[in-house]
Amino acid sequence: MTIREILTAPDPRLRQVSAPVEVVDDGVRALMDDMLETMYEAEGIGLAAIQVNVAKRIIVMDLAGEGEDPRPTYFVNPEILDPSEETNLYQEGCLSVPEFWEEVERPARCRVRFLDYFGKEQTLDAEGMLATCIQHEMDHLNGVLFIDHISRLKRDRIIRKLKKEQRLAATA
Ligand code: GNR
Ligand code: NI
Repeated sequence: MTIREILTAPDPRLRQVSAPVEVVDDGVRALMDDMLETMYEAEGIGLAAIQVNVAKRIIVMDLAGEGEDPRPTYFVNPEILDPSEETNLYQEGCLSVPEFWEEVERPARCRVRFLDYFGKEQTLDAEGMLATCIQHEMDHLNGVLFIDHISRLKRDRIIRKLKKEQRLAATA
């Protein structure tokens, strides 16, 4: 397994729309293993393939709390079904928008249909943190970031700070 580099906004590669996976084969499973390792190393709870520069509709997540046993979950070609009218506000962060946290409003519950690690079709009813996280990751597959859901003023300020950070890191 390999830890891969995570792209940071405003990298235009994060804006690509990811393509469906045709077959969940060993290559896809190796990518999912790398993604999980990369996510754990970065202390994230979810990761979309595009964040490691692979434009495929693949997500890994683990919402286990500290001290709990790991609960890795793999979603291939996920689809969101029946999003609830009721919404939730959650403070969101993103490994591709490091150090910034903002409240985002999304449907409180949804159903997710996807292929699992073995290519088997599964359906999951999501609420709470799981519903928020899966929708955040689904956005990545469509080239959308959580900062697209906040005010332009806040978004522009975050992008400006990220660019400055990257300039400083490049000349360090
Ligand atoms: O680690 C992450 N935490 C998080 C917190 C609130 C809402 C969404 C997330 S996902 C994020 C990891 C990430 O960037 N996934 O794309
Ligand atoms: Ni993210």
